Amino acid sequence: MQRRGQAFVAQLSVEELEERGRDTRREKEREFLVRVFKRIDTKRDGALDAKEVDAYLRKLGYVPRAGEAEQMIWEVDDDGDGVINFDEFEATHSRLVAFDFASSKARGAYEPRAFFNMVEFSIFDNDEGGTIDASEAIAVFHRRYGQAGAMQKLDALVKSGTAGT
Ligand SMILES: [Ca+2]
Ligand SMILES: [Ca+2]
Repeated sequence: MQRRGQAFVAQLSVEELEERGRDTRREKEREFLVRVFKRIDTKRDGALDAKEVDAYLRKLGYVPRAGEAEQMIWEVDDDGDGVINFDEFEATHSRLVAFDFASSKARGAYEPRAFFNMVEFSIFDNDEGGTIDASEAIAVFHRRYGQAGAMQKLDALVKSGTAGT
């Protein structure tokens, strides 16, 4: 009885370790998402409106076209109230992190890239310097995919970069 119990524990602990690793990474990712959300939500009302997104893009050094911020919000505004709450923010992000862009391109699937790209940039740009350096990129991949996954992702990124996409 006891021996079986121990074997069971040992078996579980391997899976549990992996699961905990994933949970920790997910938890960290969420912390960064909260941080980015707060950075954009300058009025501190818990939702991102077009003016805030517009101002944030300019802060990043990007000059949006008229209506571009509204368009970005519309793409991810699941409940249609014209602003992005944190649930929508997080849902969009996790959907797109898991999304396989390469194969979706072939299928012609549509995904809200503009908003995602802005959030991704902000997560990567940890020091808020408006640029992303290699150590910031590596830190994000590590947190998100673990050691082995990070190397794969970086490899794919370098390849897609040299392919000129
Ligand atoms: Ca706001
Ligand atoms: Ca909304």
